[in-house]
Amino acid sequence: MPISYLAPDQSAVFGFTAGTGAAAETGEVDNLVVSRLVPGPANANWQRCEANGDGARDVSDAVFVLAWLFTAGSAPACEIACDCNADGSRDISDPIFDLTYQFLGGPAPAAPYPACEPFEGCPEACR
Ligand SMILES: [Ca+2]
Ligand SMILES: [Ca+2]
Repeated sequence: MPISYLAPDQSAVFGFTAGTGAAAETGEVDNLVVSRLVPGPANANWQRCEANGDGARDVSDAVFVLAWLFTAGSAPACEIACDCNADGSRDISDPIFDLTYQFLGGPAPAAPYPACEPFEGCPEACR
């Protein structure tokens, strides 16, 4: 008799059957613990506002974000780091904030900028 278990969040089904060749065997398993380990997304260090991932902070980061948002530009490798003004969303206010900071003496991106910070799901980009 097959044994199956549906995870409470319905994300997986675990099951067991027993059998050897043509002779079916059944048995019982007491105190069976099955764990399914799902690694979460990596938190890798990335510099906020470093949108194009070239390791430098310059006007090309704002241009990259504008191209991504409004044309068929490439998606950033670390989208969350494109939240240059740290308001929780990625939109036109981010490249404007970045350009204002870089060229007009506007406020700097949120601390720990210019140091790197961990961003969920981003590849490691700075040390
Ligand atoms: Ca860059
Ligand atoms: Ca933002």
